[in-house]
Amino acid sequence: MQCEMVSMGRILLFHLICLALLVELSRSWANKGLLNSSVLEMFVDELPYMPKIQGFDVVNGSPKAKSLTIGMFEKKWKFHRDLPPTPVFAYGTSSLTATVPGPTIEALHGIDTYVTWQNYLPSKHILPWDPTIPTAIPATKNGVPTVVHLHGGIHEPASDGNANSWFTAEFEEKGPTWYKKTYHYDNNQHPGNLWYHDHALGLTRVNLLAGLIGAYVVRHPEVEGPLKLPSGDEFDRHLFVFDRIFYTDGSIYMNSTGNNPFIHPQWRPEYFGNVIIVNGKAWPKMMVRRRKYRFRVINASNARFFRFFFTNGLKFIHVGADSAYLGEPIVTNETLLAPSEIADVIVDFSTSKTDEAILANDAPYPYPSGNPVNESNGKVMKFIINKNQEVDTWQVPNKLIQYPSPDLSSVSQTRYIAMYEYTSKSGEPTHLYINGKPFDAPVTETPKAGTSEIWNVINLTGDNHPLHIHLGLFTVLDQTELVNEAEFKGCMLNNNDAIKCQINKYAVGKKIEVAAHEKGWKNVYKMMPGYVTKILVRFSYIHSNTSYSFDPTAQPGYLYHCHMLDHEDNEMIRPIKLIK
Ligand SMILES: *[C@@H]1O[C@H](CO)[C@@H](O)[C@H](O)[C@H]1NC(C)=O
Ligand SMILES: *[C@@H]1O[C@H](CO)[C@@H](O)[C@H](O)[C@H]1NC(C)=O
Ligand SMILES: *[C@@H]1O[C@H](CO)[C@@H](O)[C@H](O)[C@H]1NC(C)=O
Ligand SMILES: *[C@@H]1O[C@H](CO)[C@@H](O)[C@H](O)[C@H]1NC(C)=O
Ligand SMILES: *[C@@H]1O[C@H](CO)[C@@H](O)[C@H](O)[C@H]1NC(C)=O
Ligand SMILES: *[C@@H]1O[C@H](CO)[C@@H](O)[C@H](O)[C@H]1NC(C)=O
Ligand SMILES: CC(=O)N[C@H]1CO[C@H](CO)[C@@H](O)[C@@H]1O
Ligand SMILES: [Cu+2]
Repeated sequence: MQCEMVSMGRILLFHLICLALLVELSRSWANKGLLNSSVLEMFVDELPYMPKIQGFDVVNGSPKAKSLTIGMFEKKWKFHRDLPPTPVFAYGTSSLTATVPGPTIEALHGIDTYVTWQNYLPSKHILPWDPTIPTAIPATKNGVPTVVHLHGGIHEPASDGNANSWFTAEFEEKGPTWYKKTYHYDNNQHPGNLWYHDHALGLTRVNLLAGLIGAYVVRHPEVEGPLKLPSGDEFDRHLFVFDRIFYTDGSIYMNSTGNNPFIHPQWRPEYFGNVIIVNGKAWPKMMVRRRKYRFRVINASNARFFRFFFTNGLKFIHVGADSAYLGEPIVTNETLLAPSEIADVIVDFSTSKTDEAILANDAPYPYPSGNPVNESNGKVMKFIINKNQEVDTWQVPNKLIQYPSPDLSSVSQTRYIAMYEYTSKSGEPTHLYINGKPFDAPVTETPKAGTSEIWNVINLTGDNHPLHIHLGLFTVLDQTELVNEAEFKGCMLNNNDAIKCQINKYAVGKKIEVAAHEKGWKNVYKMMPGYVTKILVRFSYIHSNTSYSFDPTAQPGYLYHCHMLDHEDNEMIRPIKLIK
């Protein structure tokens, strides 16, 4: 579905053309029909290994910088044994080897990885996008704009994948803050889990839905090796989890009628699928031995939260959250993951009382007050456990990696960050803003490099928004409920000023303890509706006191946003510009 873009003066005409097209398309789609996910037999495909790409060279035994070229291709991908091949957008070194998710890039701490991200996408998108939200639109109307963000990465602004640094095939057209073809990831950060994904203005939700995601790991053998955690290809696995809906012909479905079609013909506030996909296969299975395994679980859904648990009572031993190790392992029986959050867990199958374990999900959607899950979206994958006991050489030590606790004395600034959702007369969401400001309003968050800041994030909407900050990691200090929230919200809607609206008078309700496994340094955290979440954001490395190895104050700066992609695309996103 492509709606022709016309000048603002003709916006009404544009809407009419679009609606006519939509009616036409919905007719053809009705014929095509949606797939009832119950027809797909669960646990028939093996959990795929994504290709691995080493982000460094080894010359005479020592690691050296490496330059990679990774393309984005349109190709077909089979999401299930019984589904026809589906058009997707995939990352890879060639069209033939491109996968969904893309290859896992393995970088080494302190060794530079250079990546030239090449756009080989066709002129038209495979999914409906909406030109009435702020969107990257090439002047020639040709080509799908893309730009890659390395989530959790600590690197220069020009390589950060700013939403306005997009480019089309062969770099033919470029966004206003495009700086360079080859991105530089210096990997001087702490070891841990990152992922790369598209971040083009207004297209993030559709570009990710089409398949533009992949994992990236920063390894630091001297620091991680002594932990003796499960490692190597067999025992250290990524689980990239997301949900999709399909047509009966196997293609990916996205409702192309907006919830407010006269305002936004296509945009909808949340995408939910009824098929749960892990590493590119619907409800896969994995054979495991009676040993410990490490799983780096990345939630790459647009909007679905997952609360994972094992049907046979197996536990999660958390060793990291998002990109950073925890100080000590934390054992839980379930784990709630918001979009784009990463759980880094050890599962010890030697303790299993059964020979099978289903990884399940019981998070309502939208989270926390939406629909309950059912038989299809309540299951994720199956582990088939070898009957034979064996000696396990992997360990989970009592202490992992200690990073300094948040240092309140280094706080240079306290900010109030309010999340707003706006609705049409019929009560349907039209757009979301942070601090009442659109994305292109002048930057207001200008932290000083090397300092920390306190952000009080005030969620004035009914949804749980996973907040993601580029560059800075943060720890959650406190979550306090707002009392008389309607009164406070009324004041905020008029004044947009938390101090003037006497936030301290309202932020006095009940407190929610942060789960032990989420008390470390995070890249994303769930902002509870009706709560003020107080976070300390660190604009420096967490593993050392040296200053950043690049100029963090350079153009085009960084971003922070809600990681529900449908929200991020409709303006729940703001710039950050560091100052010296
Ligand atoms: C899908 O099929 C199952 C089993 O036949 C049925 O119970 C369910 O209601 C169907 N779902 C939809 C949305 O039609
Ligand atoms: C698509 O969205 C429209 C508008 O909200 C709704 O009427 C329709 O039922 C949706 N289609 C499907 C298949 O859910
Ligand atoms: C996990 O443990 C908590 C607290 O003991 C309990 O309330 C919850 O029901 C358990 N969840 C599962 C899936 O067993
Ligand atoms: C994945 O992340 C999305 C959006 O960030 C969130 O809505 C969803 O619940 C998360 N799902 C899981 C399984 O964590
Ligand atoms: C589960 O719910 C989804 C979404 O409403 C629906 O499409 C699917 O058919 C349901 N599955 C079963 C087994 O009822
Ligand atoms: C950085 O400096 C602070 C204050 O001097 C100290 O407490 C902290 O341990 C240092 N951090 C690292 C990683 O060396
Ligand atoms: C202040 C405010 O808008 N609070 C909202 C928080 O979220 C709940 C739903 O979980 C809404 O009912 C409140 O209005
Ligand atoms: Cu959101």
